[in-house]
Amino acid sequence: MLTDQEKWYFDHHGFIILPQVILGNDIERMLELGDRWHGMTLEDLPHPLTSTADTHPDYSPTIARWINHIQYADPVFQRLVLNPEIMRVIISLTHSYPVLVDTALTKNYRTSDDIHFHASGQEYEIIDDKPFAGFLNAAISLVDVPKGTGFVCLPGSHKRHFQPPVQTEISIYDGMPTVINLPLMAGDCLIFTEMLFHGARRWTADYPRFTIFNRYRANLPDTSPVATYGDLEGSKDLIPESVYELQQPTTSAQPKRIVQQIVANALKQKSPVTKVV
Ligand SMILES: O=C(O)CCC(=O)C(=O)O
Repeated sequence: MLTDQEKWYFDHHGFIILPQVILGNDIERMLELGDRWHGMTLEDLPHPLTSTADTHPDYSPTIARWINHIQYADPVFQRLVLNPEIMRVIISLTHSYPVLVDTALTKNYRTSDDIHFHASGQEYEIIDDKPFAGFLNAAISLVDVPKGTGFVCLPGSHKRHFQPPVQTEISIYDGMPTVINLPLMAGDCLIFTEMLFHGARRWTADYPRFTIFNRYRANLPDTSPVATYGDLEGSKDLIPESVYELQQPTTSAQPKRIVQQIVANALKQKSPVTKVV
């Protein structure tokens, strides 16, 4: 499912960019809903949407706020979590056992807080000659992200053979080659392992930044069950069976039906092209 070039690139950098994974009409709808929800208080959000930003331990009035569980509110976000080009990479990096654990639509203003370097998860390795990532983030930008603002990372830091001295000595504003910043076009998707040290610089454009972060964990057979975040069982009827299945822990030695279906479809398509930064 990943080309040799993509495997090399992801292993080397800890991220990969998939250009133009969503179309203009879908982006417009996502922006319209995102803007509406970001204008609401936590109590006014349509059930089961929430904002764990509002109750986060690091909460500040200028936190880059996010809205969770957006796939329960509109088919456009259901299409996104099943997007074949994104899922091709997620399925490959989770060795066919992904669980969608979280969705979040973030809005950044020029007044939003910086996001300093952080990383999580402990699983990045090569298994059977293929990169395996236990915790992945698919960040889809809904607006153009100019150079110098937005996502930054320490490329290669996901390998973690040594701890980087990030807290005190490396700033998100440091430059190349240690820190790299990734400009994106609206509709591009950046997939990174959460083991990669990453953060975000202050937003500088005169329009807000909207980004969707869809997070997936790997749940290989015979490992502890991985569950989606939040108590969402009661809202099951709001999402298609395929999305529901993607959110469930692994219960059999066979990949989920939705995974098998995406793989079968992908194998019929031509190899896609990823952007090399
Ligand atoms: O805004 C960004 O691009 C970074 C977001 C981030 O650090 C995260 O989702 O963990």
